[in-house]
Amino acid sequence: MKVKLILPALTAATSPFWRSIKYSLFPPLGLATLAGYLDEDDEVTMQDEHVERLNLDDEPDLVGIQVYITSARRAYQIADHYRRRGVHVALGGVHVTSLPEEAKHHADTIFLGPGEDTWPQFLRDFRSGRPGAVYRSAVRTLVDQPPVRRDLIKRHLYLLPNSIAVSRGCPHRCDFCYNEPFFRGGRSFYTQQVDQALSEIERLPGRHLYFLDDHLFGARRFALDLFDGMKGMGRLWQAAGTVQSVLAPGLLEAAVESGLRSLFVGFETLDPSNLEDQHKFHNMHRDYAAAVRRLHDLGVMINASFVFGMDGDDDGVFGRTVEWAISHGIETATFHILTPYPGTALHTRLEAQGRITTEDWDLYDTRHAVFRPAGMSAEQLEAGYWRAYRDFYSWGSIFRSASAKGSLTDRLRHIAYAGGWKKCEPLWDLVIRAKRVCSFLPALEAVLAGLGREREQPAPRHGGSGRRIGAAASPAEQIGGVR
Ligand code: B12
Ligand code: SF4
Repeated sequence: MKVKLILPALTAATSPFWRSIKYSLFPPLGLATLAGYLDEDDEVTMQDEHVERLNLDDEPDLVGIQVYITSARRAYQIADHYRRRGVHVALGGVHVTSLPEEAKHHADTIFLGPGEDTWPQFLRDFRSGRPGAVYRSAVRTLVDQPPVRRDLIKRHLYLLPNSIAVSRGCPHRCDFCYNEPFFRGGRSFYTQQVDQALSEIERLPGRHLYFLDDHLFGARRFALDLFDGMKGMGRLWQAAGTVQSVLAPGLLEAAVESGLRSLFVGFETLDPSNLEDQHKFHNMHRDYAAAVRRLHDLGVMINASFVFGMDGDDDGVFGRTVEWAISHGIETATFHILTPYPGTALHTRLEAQGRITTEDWDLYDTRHAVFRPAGMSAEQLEAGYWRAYRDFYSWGSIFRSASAKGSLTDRLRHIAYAGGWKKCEPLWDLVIRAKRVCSFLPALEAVLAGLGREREQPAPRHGGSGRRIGAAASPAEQIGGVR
């Protein structure tokens, strides 16, 4: 059987004038995961429009497309094209799960929720000539997951080809997060077994890893066993976690010992009333400054996530947030405009209040105000968002923020990291066009490693010992985790 898997891109990612490094970071891990369920004699191709031009001239037996909100328009275009050719089209992913009624007009089969249970079932039905129209995930486990088809990933086109996800979902329920609607109807947070995760890591060449898990620290026992197994592998890795997990005793130290060097942290807002409104309870009454100190003291750089436009925000929020981040020596920040993804509690609330102003999904990219904010105008919100980026990433701010670091090496590392992301965009544009992105990974590794400070780190060890066999977290611990 001939199968084609496609990750369509939003318009901004395919601009002939400008290529942002953001879209050449991660390979399509979800599709490579689904490809693992195909038979050995199936002929499979995987195309990612963020990094390559799609070939739409073929006629496979089956096309599977992953749909995000901002790429929905393009995904439907591609789906319609293949259906006109008589090809069976399957659509899945976050946006299809949020809006199945919309997606089903462009598909022969749609998938709601994660695909590990429904996709193999569909493949059996498809092969026997009886494919269903809707598959809804209900059985949530990663235990018998076949290996991710990494051979389909064109590694040289990505800066971070060693992306990996060892869990799904999150133990928390923030109102603005896609997780609640996506995982509805089954468990919303579960992990691989530790051995499984370690084997996947050992299959990855080189030193660097990027965990795409929403909350790698969400199941404490699992996380500790994973970090223990990774000790001595010589890896350098990046991931995402909560303020609460950073402050939890022991967890961060174990992560750092196994190679954690930079963490994406969801601070979201400095205003406690905003946290309460969004039901982000696990951030409440936490000492953000202590979390930052703890990370920096252990040599971990921070990518701080902030969301603007919550009801407690006025026009002063941008300046206050940027100043806080700079004065605390935050290396990189990701700012978002609050975005009510369909299906989320936030969307339900704003819709009931009549505050949603557009359903043009292209604008749901966290850079546009798609609702009426309470404490300022939509124009102020968008202008403030761009100002925050400009102010945070000015050279003056980068130097000021770096000066919060104790040692010269840490200051240089800060400047190299922040400058590399945001001040070298023309260089990234050239490198992307030359299809040489991956050759910059050693530079990133050098910065993560502290510019020579960690020269004595052992070389990566593949298939070695030192892992704890059978150290899977119990289901209760997986769900309980750090709250
Ligand atoms: C990596 C990532 C990116 C990367 C690249 C995406 C990629 N290569 O896949 C980059 C940086 C480019 C990116 C960009 C953006 N992203 Co993004 N990203 C992610 C992230 C962190 C991980 C994705 C991942 O690999 N997950 C792990 C794999 C295993 O899971 P999966 O991809 O979901 O696939 C599973 C299921 O979805 C399902 N499935 C998926 N497709 C299909 C298809 C079929 C046929 C079937 C059967 C099943 C199926 O089966 C898979 C296995 O279970 C997610 C958050 C998350 N943890 O998922 C956000 C996330 C997907 N991004 C999001 C957003 C909003 C964006 C941006 C708009 C942000 C911005 N401001 O620019 C852009 C635009 C993206 C676009 N092209 O339109 C949202 C999507 C919300 C939505 N409703 O669509 C998410 C969910 C995060 C969030 N904020 O809530 N992103
Ligand atoms: S902690 Fe993060 S990933 Fe978890 S529900 Fe909240 S926003 Fe989503």
